[in-house]
Amino acid sequence: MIDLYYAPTPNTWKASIMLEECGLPYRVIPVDILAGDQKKPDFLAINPNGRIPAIVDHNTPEGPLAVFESGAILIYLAEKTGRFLAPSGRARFDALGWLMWQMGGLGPIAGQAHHFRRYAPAGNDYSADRFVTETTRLYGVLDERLRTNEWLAGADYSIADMACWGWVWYHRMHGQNLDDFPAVARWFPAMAERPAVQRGRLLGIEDQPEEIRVRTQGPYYGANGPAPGAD
Ligand SMILES: N[C@@H](CCC(=O)N[C@@H](CS)C(=O)NCC(=O)O)C(=O)O
Repeated sequence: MIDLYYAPTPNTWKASIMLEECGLPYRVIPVDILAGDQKKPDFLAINPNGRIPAIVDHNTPEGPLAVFESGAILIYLAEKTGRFLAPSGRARFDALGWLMWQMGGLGPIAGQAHHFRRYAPAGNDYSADRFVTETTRLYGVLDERLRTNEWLAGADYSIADMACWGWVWYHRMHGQNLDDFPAVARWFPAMAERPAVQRGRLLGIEDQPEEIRVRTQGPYYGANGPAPGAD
């Protein structure tokens, strides 16, 4: 059995989607990040960085194994199951390259764009513009890749797609319009329609406040989310 420390967010969806795609048995351990559960000693023993997601795999030869950082969790589950990451060669390193691009670029930068657009006090226009401009550039990089490749690692759906997708779900919060990125607009619903992606995204949603439920309901945020400016 695998324990998944979870609340519905773009980073934790990577793990819930992968667990669903692989059909692995898992148990959800809800983490209330607004209440600060992720900074408590029990959780810090699993992830010293105090953030979700994290997993604990109880079925390993070494005994219970904790894995933190969503990218490491995706690689761990891919290697455990032999799925969604090629064992060698170009497809493997394309997937790992795009996974690292998401972890080091799209996630942190789009997260800052969201923060400065939505939460920062007045007077932070420079920061908001800087992060939205860089997010736009990153969406352009994603679009260019998907213009000539069905999936990020090439012909096959992989953990790289799972890493990026939850972030693109919130494109309106990043100040982006998918009409400007036609290849992303093709890829995004193709993945949204996968049953495992829907199960992973909707995991635990019934326990969330209304604001989060609205943003997480389908078929996808671009269609049903609040209008730009209202988000
Ligand atoms: N690089 C980390 C980022 C994790 C992260 O930022 N998680 C957010 C939720 S999406 C969180 O735990 N926020 C609560 C906090 O910052 O205390 C990963 O990819 O796992």
